[in-house]
Amino acid sequence: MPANDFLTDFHHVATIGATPRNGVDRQAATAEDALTRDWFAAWIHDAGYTLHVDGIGNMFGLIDWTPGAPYVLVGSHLDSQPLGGRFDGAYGVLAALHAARNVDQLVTESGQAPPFNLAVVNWFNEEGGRFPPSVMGSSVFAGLFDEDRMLDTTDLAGITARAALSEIGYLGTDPRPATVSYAEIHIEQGRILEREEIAIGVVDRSWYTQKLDIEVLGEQSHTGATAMADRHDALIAAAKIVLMVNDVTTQFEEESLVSSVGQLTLEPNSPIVVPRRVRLIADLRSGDPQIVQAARTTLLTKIAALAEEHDIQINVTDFDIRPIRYFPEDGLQLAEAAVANLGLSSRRIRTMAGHDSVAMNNIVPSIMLFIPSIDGVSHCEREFSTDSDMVTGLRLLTEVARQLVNG
Ligand code: HGY
Ligand code: MN
Ligand code: MN
Ligand code: MN
Repeated sequence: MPANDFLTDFHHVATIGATPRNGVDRQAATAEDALTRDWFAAWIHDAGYTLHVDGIGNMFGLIDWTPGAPYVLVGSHLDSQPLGGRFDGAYGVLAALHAARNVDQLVTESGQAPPFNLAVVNWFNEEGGRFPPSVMGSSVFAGLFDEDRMLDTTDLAGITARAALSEIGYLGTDPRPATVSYAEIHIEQGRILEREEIAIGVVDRSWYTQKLDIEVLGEQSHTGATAMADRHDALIAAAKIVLMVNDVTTQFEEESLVSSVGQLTLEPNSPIVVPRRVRLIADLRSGDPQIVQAARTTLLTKIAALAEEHDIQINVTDFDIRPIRYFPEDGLQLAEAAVANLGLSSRRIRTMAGHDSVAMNNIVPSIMLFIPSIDGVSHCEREFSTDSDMVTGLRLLTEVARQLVNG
């Protein structure tokens, strides 16, 4: 199984939407995302497989060995964060394409059609940077999110996901493949595997995630002519909230709660106007939902006091709440046995990032695998994993997919 054309493909896709410092910017349904979608479609066609695009832009490359049989899905996402890394998601899609083709060759050589067919998937908008919430396409597929509501989500320019997908020609109408199981390989995006010098992470659970959508309403006024005592500056209060979101983590055992404000928008955003409105999104995550709830209570109490102090209105809305999901034991053992057969080391690991596999695990037994991230950095241009770790992961995904299609 020539792995080098996998690496050739991977490093080619990394040039699509490439940014100056070795990252990529391919946000969902942008022109750059469209270019990777076109590349994915051409690869599927060239391999002689069938392309389906569903109503939320999820793309499926179908390999039909047994007419009418349901599919094992393998895949990930090609969309990225703004100024993101070239491995997050894309590695999993490229590995899935080549693992599927490897399995197809094994099936052809065996002359024996397996009980299940195989499909490679590129999920729409896993990153949620342009159209929150994240993990969108797979969550619609898994019935967790309503398709119409997700298509109506808008970016900061007010463009809907529906219009953006239609614009790039990927608002599909094809049926979704009946699915029996799902497997995904991904970079760890943390530093555990690297630190412990372990080749593969076998994901056994996710962690609780909750976001707070916070709107601060002050009053617009002239930054020169308005007396300080008369100002209702929304950004001053918002700045204090950003610090509160960080400081609340110190209320708990170290690293038991992580939080940041990743997005902040300002109106009217003019250098000589006291800001009228600030909207910020706080991302809270923990292995213990109680900790997130306690942090939320602390924040709401402090924010209420802040509104009083500054005589402004602050609205807080809960959104994008993701419970902890546990991956099935037999999938964990299948993956661990496959790792051992390859003579590799592995450990069970919690995923701190959201993934399509966490959504899919709601409807079918799913397997999620990690390869090491160098320095543990991700969602930034410095993100890096080695060619050899990527090829190791491809060999493992091939074996896992081969076992899954054989039931
Ligand atoms: O939601 C997440 O954590 C993922 O990175 N999109
Ligand atoms: Mn990802
Ligand atoms: Mn990501
Ligand atoms: Mn003026």
